[in-house]
Amino acid sequence: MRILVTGGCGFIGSNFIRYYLKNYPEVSIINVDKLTYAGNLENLFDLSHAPNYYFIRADIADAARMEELVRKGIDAIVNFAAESHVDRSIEDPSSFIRTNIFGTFVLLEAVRKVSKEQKIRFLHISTDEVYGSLGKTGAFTEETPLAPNSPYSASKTAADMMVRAYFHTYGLPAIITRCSNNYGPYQFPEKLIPLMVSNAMEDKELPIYGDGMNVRDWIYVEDHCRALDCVLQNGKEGEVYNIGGASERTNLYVAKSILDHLGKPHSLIRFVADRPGHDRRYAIDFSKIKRELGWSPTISFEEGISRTIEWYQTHREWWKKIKTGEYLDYYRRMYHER
Ligand code: NAD
Ligand code: TDX
Repeated sequence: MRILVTGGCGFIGSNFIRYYLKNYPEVSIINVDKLTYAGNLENLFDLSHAPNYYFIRADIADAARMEELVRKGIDAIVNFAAESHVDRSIEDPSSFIRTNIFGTFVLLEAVRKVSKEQKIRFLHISTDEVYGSLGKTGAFTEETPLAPNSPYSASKTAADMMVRAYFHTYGLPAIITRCSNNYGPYQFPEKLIPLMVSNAMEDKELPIYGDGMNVRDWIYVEDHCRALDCVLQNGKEGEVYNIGGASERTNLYVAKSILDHLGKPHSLIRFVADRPGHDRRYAIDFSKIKRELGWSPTISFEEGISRTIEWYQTHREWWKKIKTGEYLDYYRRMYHER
C-alpha cells in the first residue's frame, strides 16, 4: 500500500507518519509538504533514511505537481496540509483560502482525473471548529449544522463542502474526520499547550485570552492517529467521523495544571485581550466512530499532559530554535500590539 500524506512535516502529520510506519512497516509513505513556517523537516529526522518513506517539497495548490504525484500508483491520500492557526487567520486570511480551500480542491481534481484508472481513497482531516461554538451544555455530533466563526474555520468548512460535493457528484471515495484540539510532541509553540509549557519553562508569562473560561476538548495526538488509522482502514466512503478526547478543560485550568506540573507559580499567568470572535466551548460526541469502528480515546488529559511536558523538557533545542526571529515578531504582534 502507498499513501500520499500532505502536510506531513507539521505536528499531526509527522506524528501520523511515525505512527503508521511503526505499525505498518510494509506500507510506503510519500510526504508532500510545502515547508511553511509550521513545516519542519526535523519532525521526521529519525525517518529520513527509512526505505519506505519519501519526502517531496511541493505545494498542494500546484495542480501539475499534484496530478503527477497521484499518478505514482498511490492507494490513499491523507490530507493534513493546511494553515492551522486561528490567530494567524485573523491577521491575514489569504493563505488559509489558498491552501485550505484551493489546495484541497486541487487535490480532489487530481484524484478525479485519474479515477477511471486508479481508485484513491481520500481521507480529509478537518476540525470540530467547523461546527462553531457551544453553550454550557451539549456536544457536536456529525449532524450539527456547520457554523464556522473564524477565517480558519470558514476555510476548513469550505474544504469539507468540496470534499462532500466530490463524493456526491463524482463518486470520489472520500471520508472526512473532524477532531478536537490535539496536543503532544512536535506541536508548534504558537498553540496553547506548547506555548504555555515552553513559556513556563523559561519563566515567561502565560498569556490567557479574555477570562480564560473558554473550553476546549483535548486529545493526545497518538489517540487521534489511531482514530485516523481506523477510519482509513474501515471508514465508510461519504461519511463524516467526529473524533474527541473526552477531556473538556478551560484554558485557565490547562495553564494552571502546566504550572503545577513544572512547580512554577500561578502568578506567571497574564490575562490579555480576547481573541476576536473567540469560540466559547467545544465538545465532541464521538459515539459514531466508537460504535461503528470501535475507537475510543485511551490517554487521559493528566497522562497526556505529563507526557507532553516531559517531551518539551527533553527537546528544548527543538522549540528553542523555533522561538527566535520570525516567531518573536509574531509573538510581539499577538500579545503586545493587539
Ligand atoms: P501544522 O500547522 O502543524 O502543520 C501543517 C503542515 O502543512 C505544515 O507542515 C505545513 O508546512 C504544511 N502546509 C501548509 N500549507 C501547505 C501547502 N500549501 N502545501 C503543502 N503543505 C502545506 O498543523 P497541524 O496542527 O498538524 O494540523 C494538521 C491538520 O489537522 C490541519 O488540516 C488542521 O486543520 C487539522 N486539525 C488540527 C487540529 C489541532 O489541534 N492541531 C485539530 C483538528 C484538526
Ligand atoms: O496564547 C494563547 N492564549 C489563549 O488563551 C493561545 C495561543 C490560545 N489561547 C486560547 C484560545 C483557545 O480558546 O486557548 C485555546 C486554544 O487555542 P489554540 O491552541 O490556538 O487552538 P484553537 O484556536 O482552539 O484551534 C486548535 O484546535 C482546532 C487548532 O489550532 C486548530 O488547527 C484545530 O482545528
